[in-house]
Amino acid sequence: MKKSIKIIASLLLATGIFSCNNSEQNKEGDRGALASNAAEKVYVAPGEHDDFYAFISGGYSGNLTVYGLPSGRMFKEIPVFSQFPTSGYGYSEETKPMLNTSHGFIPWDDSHHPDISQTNGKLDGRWIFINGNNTPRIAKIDLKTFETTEIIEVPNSAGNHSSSFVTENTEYVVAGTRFSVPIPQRDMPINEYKGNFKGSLSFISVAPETGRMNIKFQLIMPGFDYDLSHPGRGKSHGWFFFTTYNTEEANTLLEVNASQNDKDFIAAVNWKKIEEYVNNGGGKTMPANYAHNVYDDHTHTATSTMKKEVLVVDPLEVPGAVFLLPTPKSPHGVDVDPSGEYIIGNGKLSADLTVHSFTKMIDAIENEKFDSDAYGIPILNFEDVLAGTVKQAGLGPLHTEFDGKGNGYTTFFISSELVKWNLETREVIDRKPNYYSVGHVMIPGGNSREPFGKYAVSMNKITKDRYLPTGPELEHSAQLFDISGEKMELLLDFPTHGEPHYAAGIPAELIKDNSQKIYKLAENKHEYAALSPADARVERKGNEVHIYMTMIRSHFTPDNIEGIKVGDKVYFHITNHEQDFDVPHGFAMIGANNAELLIMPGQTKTLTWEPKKVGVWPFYCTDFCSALHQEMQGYIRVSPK
Ligand code: CUK
Ligand code: CUA
Repeated sequence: MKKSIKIIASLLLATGIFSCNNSEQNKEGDRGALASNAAEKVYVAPGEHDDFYAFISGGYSGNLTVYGLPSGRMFKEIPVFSQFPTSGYGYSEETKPMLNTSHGFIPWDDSHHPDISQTNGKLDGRWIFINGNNTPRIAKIDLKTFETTEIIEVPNSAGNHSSSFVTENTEYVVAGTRFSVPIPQRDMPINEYKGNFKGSLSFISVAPETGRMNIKFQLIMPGFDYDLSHPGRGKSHGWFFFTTYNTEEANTLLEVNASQNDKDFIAAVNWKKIEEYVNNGGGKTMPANYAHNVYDDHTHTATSTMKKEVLVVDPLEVPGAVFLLPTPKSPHGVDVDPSGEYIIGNGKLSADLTVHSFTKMIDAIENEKFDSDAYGIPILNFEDVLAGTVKQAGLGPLHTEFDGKGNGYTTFFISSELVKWNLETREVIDRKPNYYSVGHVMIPGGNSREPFGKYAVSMNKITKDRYLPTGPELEHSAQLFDISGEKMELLLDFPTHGEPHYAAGIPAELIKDNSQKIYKLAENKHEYAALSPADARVERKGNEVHIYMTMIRSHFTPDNIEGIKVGDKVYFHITNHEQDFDVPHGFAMIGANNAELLIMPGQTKTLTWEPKKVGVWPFYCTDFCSALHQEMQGYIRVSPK
């Protein structure tokens, strides 16, 4: 039985038959799901504000987008791991260090899972964290400025996917490797993977006041693949749960090799216990190079430091800290309900949803009910930790969120639906189709002790016919559901940017009044700021030329610059002297091979230019800032060497 479900599921996965392509059928499905007053429920009148912020990951765009709910309007794209010509992020001298890594300057990543900081298990709206999958990194965005202010690289990791989820007082943001790799990295045959490659689970502490990140310790684990993770909360606070697949430790994941085991594991980690061990001098430091990049919004400048070592812990050094819970068939998400009791394993190749009980897990541990192990890590018995299953809930469960009213909402990729079920009875209450093939679902606060169970957003992998066609490439599609009643009601479709994986939502009133409006010019501590027009000047140091420039409606000072030679390296350090909210100026220089700069009031930003040709070359403001915006321009004279 299990076997045949597996085969059907994998066939569907492989052939892509899962998405229903029949438009007529879709319209039928919509009619059943759509709320009769949907238009009214999503309408936010001109000038009015939305009730919720939704921070939706950008996937392979490397960024994070900000939407309003219920309107589905996009407010901002926050550059995180990718260069962003629109603002000059990753191009300006000040922000380039943010993208430094031990592999050099890496101006792209694949960003998956945002998570908002918490206090006592409730969203506190201070920061939002997001992982870079490809070159393992964790970024922190400050929700005062909505800017990326810190990025830390994660060594001994590859495919940083089980990240970046926070514990209930933001003690840690946790990052887990997807791929196991040789630790430390070395030249060795790939087919000697089994027993030799290792996984790592990193606990990155977050300083309570400054939010500064620091890798407190890394747990070096058996060579499985680690998929997703979730913190314990409430009664399970102090634990963290990670899903694994390829527990066979195959070095090629053709289906014959991996997915052989009927069950993979959820690794349960008692981080409090390991923290105590580490605080008492436990663990070993090992050499590891990784970048730690911090942006300061007074100097408006990022600095990058290369770290040299990391503290690693072998789980066998801390008995009672790590256990493996068998869970069926290649689990993807693992999700802990708001009470902290239920740990839901979403087995991708399973038709049932497995609900584990934290209380039963602790019971089994206390009674030492384990008779097998993997590399010395005790494996609990499936039945001993099982609360129950949601039977035949759908095909291909991926992720579960919670409404705080005793219900779980699980996405099913293959059967393309969102399913609401009761946590206690494990009965299905409602199911609604998703167009098409849903990945994650997000309920604001659905990842905390206090969800705001009004809306759910499904983020769908395939768009097909939902919007006007835009050629072969379509934006992804999100769908908004009203979940305040017994049955879910479809309210809205809206396009999203990049590939959203997870998202994090928060009531607008928790953060909107903290949103900073201006950088004060008087507080500008930038090394190259020109704080008054009298400070504007040109300084030559060898073949480097530093132009200290100011901008205010509607001119640059200086705006005629001579004495530049072919072969010079020109630095435009430009300070925006506006102190009105929402009056940025831009700067673009002909032939400058990078980007424009978008400089907010009170800020200083630097663009470099290496003129190659003799002549008189213009620059201009790129942001329409006043009636005389078009007049905001200047010339640079470039003479022969
Ligand atoms: S993964 Cu993408 S749909 Cu990165 Cu959360 Cu499941
Ligand atoms: Cu300044 Cu346009």
